[in-house]
Amino acid sequence: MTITLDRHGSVAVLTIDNPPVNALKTSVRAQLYQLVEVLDADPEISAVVLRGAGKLFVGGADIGEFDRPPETPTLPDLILRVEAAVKPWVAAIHGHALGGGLEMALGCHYRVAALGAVMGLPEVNLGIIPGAGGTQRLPRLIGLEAAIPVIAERVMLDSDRALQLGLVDRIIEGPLTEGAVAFAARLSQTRPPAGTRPLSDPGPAFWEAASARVAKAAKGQSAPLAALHAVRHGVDHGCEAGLRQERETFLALKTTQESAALRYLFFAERAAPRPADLRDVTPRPIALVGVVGGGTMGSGIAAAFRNAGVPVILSEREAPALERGLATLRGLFYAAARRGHISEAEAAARMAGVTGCVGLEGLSSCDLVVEAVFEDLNVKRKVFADLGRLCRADAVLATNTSYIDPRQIALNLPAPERFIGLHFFSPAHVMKLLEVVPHPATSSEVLATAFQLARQMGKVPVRSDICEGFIGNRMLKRTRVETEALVRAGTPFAAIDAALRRFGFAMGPFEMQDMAGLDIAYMNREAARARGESVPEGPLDLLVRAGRKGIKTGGGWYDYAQGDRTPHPSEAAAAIIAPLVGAGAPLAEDQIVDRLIGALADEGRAILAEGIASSATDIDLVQIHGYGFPRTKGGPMFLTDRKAKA
Ligand code: 3H9
Repeated sequence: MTITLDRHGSVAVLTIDNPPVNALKTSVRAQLYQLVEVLDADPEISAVVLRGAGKLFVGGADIGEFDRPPETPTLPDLILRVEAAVKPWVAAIHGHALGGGLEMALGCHYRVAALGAVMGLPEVNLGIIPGAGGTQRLPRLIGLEAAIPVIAERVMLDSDRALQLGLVDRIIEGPLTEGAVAFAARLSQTRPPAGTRPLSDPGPAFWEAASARVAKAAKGQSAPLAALHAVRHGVDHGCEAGLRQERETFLALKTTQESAALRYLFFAERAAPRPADLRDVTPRPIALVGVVGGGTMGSGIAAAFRNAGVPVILSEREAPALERGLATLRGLFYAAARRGHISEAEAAARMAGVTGCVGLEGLSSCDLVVEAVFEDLNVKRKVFADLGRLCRADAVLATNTSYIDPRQIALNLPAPERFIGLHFFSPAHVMKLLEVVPHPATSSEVLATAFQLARQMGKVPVRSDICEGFIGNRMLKRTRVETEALVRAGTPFAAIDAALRRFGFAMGPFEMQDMAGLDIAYMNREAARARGESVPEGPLDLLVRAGRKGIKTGGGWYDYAQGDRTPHPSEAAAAIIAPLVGAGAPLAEDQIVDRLIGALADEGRAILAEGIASSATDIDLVQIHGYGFPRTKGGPMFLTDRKAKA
């Protein structure tokens, strides 16, 4: 049984025990439904307390059931039944009450909460709207102004705010169950009327402002505006009609590709930090991290560790470079404080956890050292030769290289079982992707340590075997080849950018190149040519040779006004690349997208076949968290797989 019933005098305590998050799966709903009947008929019972076992009340409906048609009793039916119960029901909330969990609590006649409990309706993150009354009952309890951000803008309420708004009736400071039972025992035996207070329409200006705000926070997703629409429908037509409309919208959105993609990512992101083959491996404790190199990458990596509470030593070759690195780091923490993400005191505390050292000797006591120096094999080899000598034998040594073969870097490192690639993405304190690249000798303990650290830093770790560019940059290279081929064949580069932006990327590949600087790609192409690889002259080479290296030189593929990142069509660029632009018919927008996503998926399949990635899902996570692939599309592998099955 996933529900237990205990009697505390005349109060029945129902505990939902369905780990890990007490999701309201069919059998839980069925048992609860039956228990409402049983308790209503029990003359010994005066009130009911509903609680969750473990660390939370209820995390929501069971998302794993969403691929099937709804099974009875549905959650809306169960909540209506609780609402209509003869005895008063009290939800006792601790940890989280989310989605269907909060909706269940809203169906109860009273709510009490432990200090620090968090309540929210995060359904829109899954491409759906609350489907069990949340869009109707919450506004009727706490008002439209406070409810809309929770329903449509992902805002969570803590226990204090919930009390202030009237969402909970009391905060229980001591043990929750005892407090809830005492609260329930004092209730009059007749339940209060169901919470269906009428809402008055605040007028068109209110709705216009709310729509604008919700659309802005929606990040290209359709559910948030649908959620707002459901709220408004209930205001215009009453609660009952609102509940009907909400349910219809929920059921319709559940079957969209957008929701399927977002649910797929929900499970993929939770599974990624805990690979099955490492479940029984104990990671090494990491209490002090060294970062070698105080450039943009090194400082970002140092910030990522500090943000996760780990003390850091930053190492540079010379004092002025160290000062610059420390200043960059300080800048990152105080910028976070200025934006209101952390307090000034927290920024100071994060900086206080950073020490600097010139040379590598100061890193000898570190449990982990991450190298983030210039991408040059000899420089990196020397760093690891020195670290191998200076660091403890059990210290983990990691390289942040993006292209160099880690086997080459660790060639002369004694005990390479402690060596691993940790490929962060810039800015490293912001980007969620972490490619974890084991060396053939890396021990499973060191690998488990990398995944543990990723969890601690809130990263999405993906294991990549060794190949040029690992998973992400290898796929990026493939899109570069493909986009260049399209331009050569006559499709304007601006049309490619526009097509991918409309598909959902924040910017197109050519705008991205202008932002990153064309010279890096140019240098890579030149290096490949020097190695004897055949890299035909492309439009990018012509632009760089003409001095057009991107935004930093005032122009690349596009022109830019000083201090402004808005791309403008460039006659100069058009003239420079003209000799290499073909006269073929340009592709239409959907053809461009099909071609480029197809190429990504094709490269992904090759990466899988070679065993570089462990799963197609890992490839999608790389694209979503490292390369701006739109979440609503799930990733190139998900998308092409769905298309093939359609
Ligand atoms: C909904 O409620 C719809 C209703 O409006 C209408 C219905 C008619 N279902 O995150 P964690 C799994 S939609 C199934 O690492 P934490 C998760 O996959 C739902 N499984 O834990 C993972 O599995 P595994 C609205 C779920 O302690 C494990 O639980 N609710 C669900 O860091 C642990 O997850 C939400 O969107 C679920 N609802 O955080 C809330 N939730 O171990 C989504 C989690 O096999 N959940 N799992 O990898 C969360 O935000 C967090 O899980 C929570 C716990 C804060 C609850």
